[in-house]
Amino acid sequence: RMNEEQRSILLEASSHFPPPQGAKLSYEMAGFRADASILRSTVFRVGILVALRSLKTQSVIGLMITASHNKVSDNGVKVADPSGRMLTQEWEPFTDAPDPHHLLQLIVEFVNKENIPLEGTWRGEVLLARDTRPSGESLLEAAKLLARDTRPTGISSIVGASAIFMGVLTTPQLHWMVRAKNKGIKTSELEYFEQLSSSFRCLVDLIPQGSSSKYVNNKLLVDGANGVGGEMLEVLKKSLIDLDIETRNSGEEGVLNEGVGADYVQKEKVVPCGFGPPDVGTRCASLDGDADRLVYFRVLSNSDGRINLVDGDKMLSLFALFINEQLSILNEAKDENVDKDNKTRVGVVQTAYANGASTDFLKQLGIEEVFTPTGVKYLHEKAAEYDIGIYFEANGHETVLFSENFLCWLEGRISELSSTTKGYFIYSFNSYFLDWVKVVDRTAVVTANAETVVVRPLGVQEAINAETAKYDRGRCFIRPSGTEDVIRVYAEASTQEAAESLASSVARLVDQFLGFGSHR
Ligand code: G16
Repeated sequence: RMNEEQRSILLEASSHFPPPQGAKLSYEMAGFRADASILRSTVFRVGILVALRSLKTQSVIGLMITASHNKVSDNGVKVADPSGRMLTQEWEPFTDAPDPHHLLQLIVEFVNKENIPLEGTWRGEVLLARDTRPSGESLLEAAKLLARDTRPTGISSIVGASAIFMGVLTTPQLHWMVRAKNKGIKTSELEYFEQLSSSFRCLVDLIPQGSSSKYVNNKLLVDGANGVGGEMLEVLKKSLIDLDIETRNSGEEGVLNEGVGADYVQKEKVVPCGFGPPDVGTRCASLDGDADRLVYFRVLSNSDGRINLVDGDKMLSLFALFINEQLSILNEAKDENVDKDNKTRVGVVQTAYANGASTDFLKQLGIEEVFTPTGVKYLHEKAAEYDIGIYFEANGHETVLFSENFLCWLEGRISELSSTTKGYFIYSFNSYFLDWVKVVDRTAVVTANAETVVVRPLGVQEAINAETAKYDRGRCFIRPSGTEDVIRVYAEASTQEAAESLASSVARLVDQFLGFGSHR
């Protein structure tokens, strides 16, 4: 229970962080995100939340200050849960509380309801990091008010959690550190790089002698989005001796995410700044602002900067194919006596906004497939239900999860895995186009069935259906963005021109219903 002294300290501390007038900030698919100038109170409150979360779970938790692919003047928070996952959804509410008393009331109720041990020996620990945004530093201060060792007031006096700033990092680095710390492994940047480079070495060692030049093109150009990813890659590449990495847009010049980065490349399907005709024929990749997205591309010759994009859907298909093949090899080698009850459950998690051809391809492989709404937190949760859970968003958030049970089972069988390397083809994909419409209120659009059907405003879904029916192999969905004040439009059709035309007709429709009437 919270005592009187703790209550009054909390009231005092939160009175320094009034929520912004007239702006309602809510926890969206990727955390909180808005113009950096209105975020201090939210970050402070999330600081309290993660400290409580650390107490509740008796483990270390992470808080990342980033707005990922958004423009440089925005910022936000992402929470790394102890399991390495995002903040679980039931922990989302009370950052919206309008005043200190309201906030206190919610926290007291929450602490009681969740039975959070305020007096135990574990005082809580939060690892903090930020991306390269200039506003990150002051937001970090707002979060650190929870730290025992920074100021005598603030939430520290209630929970006594310690906050450790890990540095300017990528989001995946912070997730890795939280997980490592909870497992008792060292958590410095050095260990992170060492683990990545030695894992990469293991993969390269699987390639049979003499075939590497045939299958592995070791030159790679990487667009660092003018953010932290480019900076980190500069360090990492020194130990990736099998790859010849050239980093561009690593932040010395140029603005974060402006004409660069994975989001830009995937949505615009053109080269990022700093790439052009001399790069035709070379493998290129692009990271986003906090380096948790990755897409590949090739620059097309004589094309005004257009590219051949390898997005999450294409990568997913390659991963699924590879994993499926390795499992068949293991199954053939199964010892019936030992393994008869052991059936590995493989699941692929996508959003409805994935390319329809990738979905068909996975069906042909016979892999179980499920759909969730957009947002890593939804996909991750679903993927964790499988022995091998493969989840990719088309925009380049991608992870393959292996259950502990499966890893134990696999341990004795590693030598049976294939050591032959294949030149995988990229399956022929449908043409798609992404568009967006600025709207007065994005929450006016309500969807159902994993964002495939618009429930509100009435009439919109019927209008989309009528438009889509005009196109051969047409598919089209809309959803409110989780990170910007726009409605996203996804359209697919048999040709690129048709996909673009369907997307813009539907975008005009959305504009008529909800927008400013300015969509072309
Ligand atoms: C965040 C989420 C992603 C999601 C993306 C969509 O990405 O973490 O899971 O795909 O938002 O953004 P929007 O709704 O604006 O299209 P990030 O990289 O911005 O953190």
